[in-house]
Amino acid sequence: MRSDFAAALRCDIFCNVIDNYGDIGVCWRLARQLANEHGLSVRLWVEDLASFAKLCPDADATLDSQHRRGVEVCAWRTEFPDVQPASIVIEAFACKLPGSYIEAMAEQEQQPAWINLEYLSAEDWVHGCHGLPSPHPRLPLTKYFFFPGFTRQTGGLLLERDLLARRDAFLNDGAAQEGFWKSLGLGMPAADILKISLFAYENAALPGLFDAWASGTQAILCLVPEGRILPQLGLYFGAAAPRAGNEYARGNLRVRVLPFVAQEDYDMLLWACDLNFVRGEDSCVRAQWAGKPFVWQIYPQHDDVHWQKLQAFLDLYNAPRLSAGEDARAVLAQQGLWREWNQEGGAGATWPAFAAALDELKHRAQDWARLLAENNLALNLLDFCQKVGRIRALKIEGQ
Ligand code: TRH
Repeated sequence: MRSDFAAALRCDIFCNVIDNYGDIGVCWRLARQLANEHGLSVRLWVEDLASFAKLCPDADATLDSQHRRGVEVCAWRTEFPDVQPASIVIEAFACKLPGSYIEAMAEQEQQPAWINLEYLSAEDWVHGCHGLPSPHPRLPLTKYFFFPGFTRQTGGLLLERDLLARRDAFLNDGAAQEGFWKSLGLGMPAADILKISLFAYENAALPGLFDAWASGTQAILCLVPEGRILPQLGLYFGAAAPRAGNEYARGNLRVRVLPFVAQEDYDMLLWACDLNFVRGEDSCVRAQWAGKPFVWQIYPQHDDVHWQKLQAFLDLYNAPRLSAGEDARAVLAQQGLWREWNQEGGAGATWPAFAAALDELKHRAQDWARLLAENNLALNLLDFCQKVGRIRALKIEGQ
């Protein structure tokens, strides 16, 4: 339901696509949520519309402006048009706003709520930085840092209002599941087949892991969305250029290459599988909402700072288990495979212990998703904009 006031409230989100799909993935998700769940009038400025079109296949990458799922998606070109700034301005991942737009923000009667939406991290320092102001050196404007995160001292995570209900409905609906597998060109896998989705960067650990799966006693169906891992998959199976629809088998392992689907449809793959390999930021969060065990390939950064990020997440994720004095075997099994996968090492050797811990890891994943759901980023963001006093009282849906 739109409140009359919120209908008048405008939000501009700026996204500069650095690499891959994570930046645009987060912005597109947030834009849709603000528009469709909170009734804001949202413009999403994207400088790489081709990447956007991968997530939203009905988009036209040549258009200056188009309306998709309730959001106006605009091409962000070097020559920036003379537009009136919105009341909420979100600069995603410290992308640099156009100079003319910043000047126009300063000329507004009421200063817009200017938010720098940061990358996700479970590290402790985020608590001290979330919400910090950064006054503009020259203009009467203040930008605020807004950090997504896993604890109450952060901005929380993006979660659509109906996501968990849709997930549960899917998991309780055999016909819906059958329809999903059919849409992939597959029959419903037998109950004793372990279904694994694998969305990954290039990873030298792949052949070892495939070997472990192929030679194991458990039948495995591995679903690989088109992307950066495909050349290695091709090498493993001796196939020239694997494409969506291709299928390969060795021993107890069957691999199917999937098309890269619209962002809304990717969730179903995560729900339908027993284990999900994910990467970067957004797919990692979606895997957590799926409530299934997952393996995270973190986005590699300079100076190996991503290792601290990975360890911080593992510590937070496992802390309640360990402090409850539970058997640490599942935790160790999880850490073993995550580390080897991320350092492109002997992931295959860690597989048997991980596989043995799958049931316990599933319970942990379900508890974790329930815990996280209490901290909703879109709600927190709107609340924050209201608190920093730049916009009039908002009727925030869901509060
Ligand atoms: O693409 P990524 O590797 O993005 C990364 C990270 O976000 C990283 O933090 C950032 O700094 C770097 O890019 C530049 O992984 P991520 O974040 O999971 O984004 C993938 C998006 O693609 C996500 O929104 C889910 C979506 N997706 C689909 O829409 N369809 C698909 O079939 C698949 C597999 C993914």
